[in-house]
Amino acid sequence: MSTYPHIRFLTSAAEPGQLAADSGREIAFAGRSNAGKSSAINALVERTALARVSRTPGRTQLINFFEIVPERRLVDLPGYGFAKVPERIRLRWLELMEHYFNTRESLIGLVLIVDSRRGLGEQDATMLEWALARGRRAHVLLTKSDKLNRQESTRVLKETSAACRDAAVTTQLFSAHARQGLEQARGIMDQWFEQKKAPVGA
Ligand SMILES: Nc1nc2c(ncn2[C@@H]2O[C@H](COP(=O)(O)OP(=O)(O)O)[C@@H](O)[C@H]2O)c(=O)[nH]1
Ligand SMILES: [Mg+2]
Repeated sequence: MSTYPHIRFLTSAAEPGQLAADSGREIAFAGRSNAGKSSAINALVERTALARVSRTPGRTQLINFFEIVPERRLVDLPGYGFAKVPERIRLRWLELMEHYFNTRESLIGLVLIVDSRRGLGEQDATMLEWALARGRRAHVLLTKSDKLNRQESTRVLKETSAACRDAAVTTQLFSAHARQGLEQARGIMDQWFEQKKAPVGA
């Protein structure tokens, strides 16, 4: 049974003028290309192909909006960190992301998808900073945890939590394939949707 039974694709934006109307609340998903963002979104909403799982990472430079119910959205942000992207495309990505994080009133939180085998990278940290800059929440999914043994997953969770603690960013292990951590992640998202908005600058 889906927690988001009515979720549907709303619109895609390649530039600021194409963003969905900025009302209500939305939670954005970000991560390095190939980190497992599309798989995580599909697992969380119990759809096999709402967000496409990519065979050619780094190609999509679109912000995709999905409506859960009117005025509540999940947003799939374009991936980053793909080495072969031309400078022109990278700059366009940067411009779009800066615009999005600087102006988006309805953005209440960021779910950051991090491959648990890589851990938190520099660009991931930048995404967290952008998200937190205006009092929004952030939560890290250390995904593909099925690829790690118990000891490795405990270590990466501990290290990431320590790195995020000061910023009040929460972290968890996650696996779309093994369906690990789904309830925990949904719990965080539901909590964000229900909570009063954090005061600006908090
Ligand atoms: N083992 C494992 N592989 C995963 C998991 N999630 C995604 N992948 C794989 O990682 C690759 C990239 O996944 P995708 O969801 O397209 O990543 P995106 O580029 O961040 O959207 C694909 O080959 C997926 O099958 C997971 O939880 N476990
Ligand atoms: Mg994807």
